[in-house]
Amino acid sequence: MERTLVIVKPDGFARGLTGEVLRRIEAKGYTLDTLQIMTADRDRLAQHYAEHEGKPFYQPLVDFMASGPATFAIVSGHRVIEGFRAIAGATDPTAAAPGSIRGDLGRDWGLAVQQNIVHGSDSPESAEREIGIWFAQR
Ligand code: DAT
Ligand code: MG
Repeated sequence: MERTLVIVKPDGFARGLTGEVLRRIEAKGYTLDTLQIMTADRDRLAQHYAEHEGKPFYQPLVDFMASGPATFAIVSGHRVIEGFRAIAGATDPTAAAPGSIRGDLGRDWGLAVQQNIVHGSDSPESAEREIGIWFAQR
């Protein structure tokens, strides 16, 4: 079964939106395999966001992701990677379609980093790589 890594980022966690995100995942028919609340460490964030190293938003992104607790989930289901990214909506929450997590619940707060509530892996290779970073035994 296909798997993806979902993160309810520190903004979503702090706003009490973890349950709402998980509700949408379950309502769509995907399975929650593993859940963990933790504050991400910078070593693993550097691995997770390696593709963005050197971009102007990289350091603010890592700082934001390390700023407080987040919920990490392994979610499974047929075509879950594509399906969760559709539920999540476009990266920029101001432009994300209403009906999506980011479109319904996110906005641009005028901060350096787009606080867009959720992360979802973008390919099977990314998903397995990211799951390996955050869930060493799985
Ligand atoms: P996504 O999370 O939709 O897969 P991404 O992988 O391109 O987007 O970027 C990872 C995160 O980095 C994204 O969720 C928010 C932040 N980000 C991306 N592009 C940005 C930009 N132009 N300015 C500020 N933050 C950005
Ligand atoms: Mg991405």
